[in-house]
Amino acid sequence: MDVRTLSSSPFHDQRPGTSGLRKKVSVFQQPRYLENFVQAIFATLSDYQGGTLVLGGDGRYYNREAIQIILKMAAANGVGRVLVGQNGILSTPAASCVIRKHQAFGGIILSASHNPGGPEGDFGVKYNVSNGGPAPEKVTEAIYRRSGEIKSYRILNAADIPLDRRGQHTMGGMAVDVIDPVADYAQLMEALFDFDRIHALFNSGLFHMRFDAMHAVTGPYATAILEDRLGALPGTVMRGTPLEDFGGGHPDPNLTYADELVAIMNRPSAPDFGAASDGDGDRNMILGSHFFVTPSDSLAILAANATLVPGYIDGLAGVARSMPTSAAVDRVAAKLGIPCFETPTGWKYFGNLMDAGKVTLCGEESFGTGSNHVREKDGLWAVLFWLNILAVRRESVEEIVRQHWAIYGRNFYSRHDYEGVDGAAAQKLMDDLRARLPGLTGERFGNYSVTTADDFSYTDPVDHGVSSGQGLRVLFKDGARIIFRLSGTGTEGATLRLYVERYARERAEHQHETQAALAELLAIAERIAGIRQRTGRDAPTVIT
Ligand code: G16
Repeated sequence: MDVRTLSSSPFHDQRPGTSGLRKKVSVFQQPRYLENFVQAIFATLSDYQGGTLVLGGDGRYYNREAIQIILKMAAANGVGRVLVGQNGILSTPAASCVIRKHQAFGGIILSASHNPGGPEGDFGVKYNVSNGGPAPEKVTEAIYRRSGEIKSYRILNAADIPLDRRGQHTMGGMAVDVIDPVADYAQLMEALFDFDRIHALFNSGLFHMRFDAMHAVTGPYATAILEDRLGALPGTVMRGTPLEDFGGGHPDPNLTYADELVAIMNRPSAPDFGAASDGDGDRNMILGSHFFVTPSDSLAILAANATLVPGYIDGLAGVARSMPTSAAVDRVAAKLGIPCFETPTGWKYFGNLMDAGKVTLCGEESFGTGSNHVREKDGLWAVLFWLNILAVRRESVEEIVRQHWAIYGRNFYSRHDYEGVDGAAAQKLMDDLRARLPGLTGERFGNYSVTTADDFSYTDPVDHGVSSGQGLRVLFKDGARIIFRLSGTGTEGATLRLYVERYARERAEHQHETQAALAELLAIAERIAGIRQRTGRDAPTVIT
């Protein structure tokens, strides 16, 4: 084995954010940049020698090159076997599934999720641990510390592995299996959902759907499962071929970036059901004919209907949501008599709760929903969950949502993003607001009085780790909230996120348009934080 130890020196910007290390492609292409971070991962791990590692990504630009580098570094660092997706493809939930099924010690997932790709776009590296979930904060912080001390990295001098065909290879002393990226995942989905019933729904000829894969990783999964296994019409999956630059699009399944699907769903003869997924397949957007389901409502509706689905027929142990996610699911949990946990933003916080058996379903406002079947959020899983509910209830998406509101009340909810704002200005806005928070309690703004104003801090109920500084909350009487947070996934300047929520019990109110229903709270947010003046922006970049 021709293992080389090459000298290096640290880059000091390798602290993983909300979900792994995300940077511009050009940053990752600098000599030693990727190598340093990967070596820092291996340096942080113990007892992995001879074990199995899962490797794959969302197929974005630089995916293939990065995979070859990581394979050679894995061989040089003593990994026994790598399972790598054919063509370097593995969706994030599929990677989680493969890690769990094959008892890998971990996985390296190459993705910048919903961020644009291509030579000018973003790239990312994330390490997942043996439960299949993102490494917890103590691990990512340890990786960051190692990256700051690095003096060399180890790499095997070897030929590239051909990734375009399935098969077994060796690289130095390490086995490399190029696997079907879809098979294990599809098998898991079949075990959770009533495929016969969904097949019958598609076969009825009365139900049509469109799935927008946004030229990202979910295309092959959605085509194999929806069209080939479940009998959806050919062409149901649109933009189904993964492209290195996502066809120039922004692979974020929301009303702004999935506009082609949104237009189809708003046509006079719209399909009954529409869905989209993101760059790495862990996010989902759910649409009915002329109807948008907020991610927060979607989570609540899945929880309320879980026992209609074979995989959840025995009920839920508990549910969890990130702090900025609306409290719609809390109301379902209260009715079911199960616990509901409120965690910081980031899927990594759900892992402990699921491993401890405290939570079955969880979700976030950022178009992420999942369950304990893997340890990542899962876009196609959410779509299949909805399909299973639709196949059993045989009602429209809108009817299901409106009935849900009639039972539980409606949580009006919206997120306003100010993307790419000046980092220092955004930080100052947050710092000044944090300083003002203690004085806000008890203050009255029009119809709203503040009950609590704080900087959210979370104590993990399982390992008792504390994560502080997780978002500024202004809570009002009757469940209304305004939350300010800086995104941990952007790569340019800062992204300020403003989350606004209000609860409406009365059915007559449920008809209102979301932004109109939240107008007074949005004005209060502006008054408290001075967003326009401080960011120099008149309006948000994206509203979801
Ligand atoms: C990641 C995390 C999510 C988080 C989202 C947005 O999603 O896994 O938990 O909600 O980022 O985070 P932020 O508000 O910090 O930008 P993904 O799909 O990008 O991996």
